[in-house]
Amino acid sequence: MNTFDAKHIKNIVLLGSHGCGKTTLAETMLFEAGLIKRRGRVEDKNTVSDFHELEHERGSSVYSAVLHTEWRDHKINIIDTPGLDDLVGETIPALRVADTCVLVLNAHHGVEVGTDLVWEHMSHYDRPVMIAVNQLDHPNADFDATVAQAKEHFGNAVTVMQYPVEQGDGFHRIIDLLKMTMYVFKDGGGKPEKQPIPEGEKARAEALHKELVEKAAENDETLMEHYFDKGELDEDEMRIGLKQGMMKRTCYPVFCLSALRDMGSGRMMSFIDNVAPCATEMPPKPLEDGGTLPCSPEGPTVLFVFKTMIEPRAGHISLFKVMSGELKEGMELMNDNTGTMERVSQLFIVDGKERKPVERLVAGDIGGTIKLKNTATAHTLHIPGRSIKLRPIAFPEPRLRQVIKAADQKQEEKLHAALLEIHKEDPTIVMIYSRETGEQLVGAQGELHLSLLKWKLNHHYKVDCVFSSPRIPYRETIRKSAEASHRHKKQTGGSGQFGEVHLKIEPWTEGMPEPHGHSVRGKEEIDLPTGGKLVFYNCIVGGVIDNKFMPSILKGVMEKMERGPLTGSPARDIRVIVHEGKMHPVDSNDISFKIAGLQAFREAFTMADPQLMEPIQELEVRVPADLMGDVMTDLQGRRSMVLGVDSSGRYQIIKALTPLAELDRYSTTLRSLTQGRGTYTERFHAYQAVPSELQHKLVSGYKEEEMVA
Ligand SMILES: Nc1nc2c(ncn2[C@@H]2O[C@H](COP(=O)(O)OP(=O)(O)OP(=O)(O)O)[C@@H](O)[C@H]2O)c(=O)[nH]1
Ligand SMILES: [Mg+2]
Repeated sequence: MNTFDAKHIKNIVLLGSHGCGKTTLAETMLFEAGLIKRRGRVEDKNTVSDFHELEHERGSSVYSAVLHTEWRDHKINIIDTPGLDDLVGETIPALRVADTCVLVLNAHHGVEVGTDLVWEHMSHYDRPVMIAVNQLDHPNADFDATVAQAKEHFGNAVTVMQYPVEQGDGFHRIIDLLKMTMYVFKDGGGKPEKQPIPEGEKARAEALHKELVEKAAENDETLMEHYFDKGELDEDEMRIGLKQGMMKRTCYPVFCLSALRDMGSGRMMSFIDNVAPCATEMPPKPLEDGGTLPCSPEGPTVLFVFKTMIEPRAGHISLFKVMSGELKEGMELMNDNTGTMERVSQLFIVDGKERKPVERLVAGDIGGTIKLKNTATAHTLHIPGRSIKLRPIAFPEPRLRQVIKAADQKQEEKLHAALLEIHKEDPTIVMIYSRETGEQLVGAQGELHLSLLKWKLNHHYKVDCVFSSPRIPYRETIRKSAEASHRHKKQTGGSGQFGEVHLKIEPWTEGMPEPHGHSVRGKEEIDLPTGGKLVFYNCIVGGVIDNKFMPSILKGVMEKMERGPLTGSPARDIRVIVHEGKMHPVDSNDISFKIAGLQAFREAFTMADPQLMEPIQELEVRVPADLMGDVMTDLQGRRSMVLGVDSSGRYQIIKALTPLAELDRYSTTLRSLTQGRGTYTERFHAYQAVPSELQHKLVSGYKEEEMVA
């Protein structure tokens, strides 16, 4: 196994829409460098990157995969990512550790929804960007249109480095504007022949070359002076300028490819070698304590774990980047996130599912180890001594939440354990326990993500699950006051029970005056665990109910408020005035008065114009301007109140208030209304009265359920 020093290691991540050719490109880069003797194809289920059974089944990437190639005297670590947006949990960690992003565009689709979505994520990471226009052999390939769209979507930093002389089935020649030469590929692709630029292309090549030189010169004063002096820059000067432009994100060089025909990847790899920055040239990384960590081979050994894989035999495999220093097999490191020591028992680099042992890894390189006891994705490991912790990875919030249950109740525990394991591999699968409804929810990025979760549970953990919509955390309250009384009497042999409570209930509002016409003996103001207030008054005169039974009456009232009479949802914002009652010298006890209190409250509640309250969410829906109409109509169909619309670039932001009950699987609808471009955020706004016909439906539904139960 060759060893490389930090200056000769480049880390790239392949990004782009689903099906644009990232996995095929990775395969071609390994083949072109001779690291694999035969090129696999996604359709043949034999690529290095798509090695998982699930990927073979789907015919596309589901997981990110780390591979490496060796081109000339450089090592290029490649992280291939899945293009489907639901699998963003695989893409973001890769973005975090790569030094250069290679955005792959499909020449016959141009900039796609998936491209825009991944560009959003890329914009949070400030990494240098290269653009690879792939599939130029496709009959509908259109390089110029693709570049024009890229400029429209990503700005003028998009800089043409090469262009194809022809496209479609005949594609086999690329004009390179840095080297001002033409690469001619044979049918089978591979190493091209260099030829001078044909006469017919000279004018276009010169014009584009000039643009490229100016793009290179604009990043450096010395280069600018040279350019003004000579009217030209040599290749080395251009490389310096282009590198600076990439680091400043003012230049995204565009390359031409047919990954499937193995045309163009070699030239792109040379550019990565000569121009793309290595890890030690990147800005120091921010630490949790506000400090920074430069990537230096001389620094303390620090690893950042960006991926965890669970394999039946090997167990937990942790992939990491050496952020500083040097790592040797057998080293003992401190996990700064857990405060525990970990031993790097084995050290290897990976190529898809293959693990190749190495003795050491230097700063900037990517490798793996197994069986770390207590380490997860986004953890920092370092030589003991001082605390060094890199910032956690910002995974997106779930876009879809569903209740998850084991199809067979006996497997509930197994399901729970499996979900914990899956979360370690994919931190965007999150478990959310609703204390209120007692439901176990799972948060995911979309319908596809959920279906893949189900597949993993079935195939890897042998547990079947069912998803259902989460219950809405309704609340119950009253709109007017009511009186009721209840006598609880049980005197059928043995110790009897007797308690009679008369009470009045009223809607509670902040700052309302004390009850009049009653002499208050005691008052309790309770902040309810599910929100809102209960104010409980003891207005008993003449000792008709002994004070010692007041807590039991309150207990009965609170028990009924926990599971309100309308739909079993928590009641709130009510005041209860206990003002009359009866005791029995022998049979009165706590349970009697608890039941009497509970029943009297229930009866009064049903007569106090009870109101079901529903949670209203504040939404920010981000949609392409041209698709706003449909989204607006759909929102109005969900009982929304639109507060306003702001524009942000090519998007519109709709602000609305929408009942939570109308938002089940909303992200799915929104994505289908907007061809996958629409996203939204939501947060709790307030409780609001449920419309009467809906209340009626929910209450009768609950009554039916109660009858069945
Ligand atoms: N004609 C043509 N087809 C290509 C080229 N590159 C890839 N393909 C085909 O495009 C399809 C998708 O290729 P992949 O490499 O799986 O694309 P991907 O970007 O990895 O897709 P995801 O993993 O879903 O994100 C496959 O059928 C490839 O054979 C190319 O250069 N030309
Ligand atoms: Mg792929």
